[in-house]
Amino acid sequence: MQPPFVAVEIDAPVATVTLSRPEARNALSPGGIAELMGALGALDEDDRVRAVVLTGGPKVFAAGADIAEMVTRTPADQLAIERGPRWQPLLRFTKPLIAAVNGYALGGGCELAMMCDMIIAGDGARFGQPEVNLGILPGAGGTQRWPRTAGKYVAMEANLTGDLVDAERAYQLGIANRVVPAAETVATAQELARRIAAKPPIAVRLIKEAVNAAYETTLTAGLAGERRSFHLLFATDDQTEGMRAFLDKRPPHFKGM
Ligand code: DAK
Repeated sequence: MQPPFVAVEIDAPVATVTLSRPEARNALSPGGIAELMGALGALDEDDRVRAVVLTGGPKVFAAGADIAEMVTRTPADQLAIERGPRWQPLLRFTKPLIAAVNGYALGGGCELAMMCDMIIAGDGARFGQPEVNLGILPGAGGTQRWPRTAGKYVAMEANLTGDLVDAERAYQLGIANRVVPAAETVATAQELARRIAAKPPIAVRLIKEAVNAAYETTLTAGLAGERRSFHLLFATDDQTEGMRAFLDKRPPHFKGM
C-alpha cells in the first residue's frame, strides 16, 4: 500500500495541507491528486475551517504530474483518468486557499499553485511549465492562467521554452503575493490565512467568488454579480455587526451568519 500523499493538520480556523512525497519531488499521480481533492472536499465541508494553506513542505512544492506514470499512457488512458471530479473540488473550493511554495512548482505543480487564491513564495521558489521539454503541453491551466496573470508575452516564453521563473520574478509578474525567507513560507501563509479567517465568512466567500468571476466573464456581468452579492450581504448579521462595531469603536464579533 502507498503511504499517504497528503497530510492535513487542523489548527482551527486554519488547516494546512502538506504534500508528502519529497523523494519524488511531490510528483502528482492520479491517486495523489484524488487524495488531495478528497482532503480539500472534506475541508470545504468542515465548519471549523475558514481558510486553508497548501504546501509541499520546506524543499519542493510539486514537480508536476508523475512522468513515470505518464510515459506509456494512451489517449484512452488519459480520458479514463479524467473521468470523475479530477480538479473540481479545488476549483469549486469556497474558502480562501493559499499556496505556500518552497522550491520547485513545475508543470502540474505550478498549475496547482496557480489554482489557489494567493501564493506565498519562499525565496528559493521556482515556477515553470517545462511540459514542452517532454513533448506535451500544460494540461491543467498553464497556457491559460499564465497569460491572465503575467500577460501574453511572458506566458508564451514560459510555456514555449519551459524556462523557470524565480521567486523575485514571480513576485514582479504578479504570480506571487510576496517573497519571504524559505523557512518562513508556511508560517507566513498560515498567518495570512488566520487574518482572513477572522473576517466575516459569508463576505469572504462572496469576495472570492466575485474576484474569480473577473477571470471568467465580461466586466458588465462581473459588476452585476458583485452588486448582487453586495445586496445579499445586507441580509447577514455580520454586516450589522461589522458596521455597529465600527460605530461603537469596538472590535467586531463575526458569527458567519
Ligand atoms: N514525475 C516523476 N518523478 C519525478 C518527477 C516527476 N514530475 N520529478 C522528479 N521526479 C523524481 C525523479 O525521477 C527522481 O527519482 P529517483 O531517480 O530518485 O527515483 C526524484 O524525483 C528526484 O528527482 P531529481 O533527481 O531530478 O531531483 P533534482 O532536485 O535534481 O531536480 C526537478 C528536481 C524537479 C528540477 C527535476 O526532478 C525535474 O525536472 N523534474 C521534472 C519536472 C517536469 O518536467 N515537470 C512537468 C511534468 S508534466 C493534465 C494535468 C496536468 C498535467 C498533465 C495533464 N490533465 C488534466 C490532462 C501535468 C503535466 C506535468 O506536470
